[in-house]
Amino acid sequence: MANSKPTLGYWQLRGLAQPIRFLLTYLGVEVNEKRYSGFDQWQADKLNLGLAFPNVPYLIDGDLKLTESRAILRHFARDTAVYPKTADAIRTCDMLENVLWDIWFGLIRYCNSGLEPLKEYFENEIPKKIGYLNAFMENKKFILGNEISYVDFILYEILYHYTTYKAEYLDKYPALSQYKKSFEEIPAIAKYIASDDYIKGPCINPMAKIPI
Ligand SMILES: N[C@@H](CCC(=O)N[C@@H](CS)C(=O)NCC(=O)O)C(=O)O
Repeated sequence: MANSKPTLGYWQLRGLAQPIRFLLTYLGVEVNEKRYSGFDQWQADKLNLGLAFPNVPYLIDGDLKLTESRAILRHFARDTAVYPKTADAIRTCDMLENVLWDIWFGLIRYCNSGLEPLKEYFENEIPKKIGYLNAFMENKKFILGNEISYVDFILYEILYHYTTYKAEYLDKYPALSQYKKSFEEIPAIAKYIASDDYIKGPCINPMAKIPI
């Protein structure tokens, strides 16, 4: 019988696939990962997979062919306990998802290019946004309070990226530091982090000006 596990394609690094990997682990969903280790390897596949918008990460599950990291994350989250149930919770998740993307890409773009306007944004604007995020997370276990949601898997990965950039980056943000530590203690996550399958790094393209 053909292998019926979905295929998740991405680079051999954490990047945009890592929240999906954490979510799959948490939900106990098994996939085959195709981890590309070189540009040529990906180029050979890129236009031959039947993807409408060829990119990584991608998900292929029978006839389902999906790209866009957040679409893939939501696909796996939908109809599970990590998908918000009320209109209020959906709105909060939507807002946080967008805020988090700005915070994540403030770091990624700066590290990829090392260029001045991005550095200025990273040094002046990002700390304000992280300050708001820290205040938002005070006295909360997860983004929605006590219940974990799919957006938490994005938040954790961003905090991991920032502490890889600078180990003490979160020292000024106690709610976020505590959040990162607590997330790592979730049994399924702790088990995954200790496994051979887990990628410790790199977080982004190793050719970046500021590799993390
Ligand atoms: N908006 C897309 C961005 C995907 C993206 O930028 N992928 C990068 C790695 S993070 C890549 O190397 N894409 C391969 C390509 O463009 O051929 C998403 O969120 O999935």
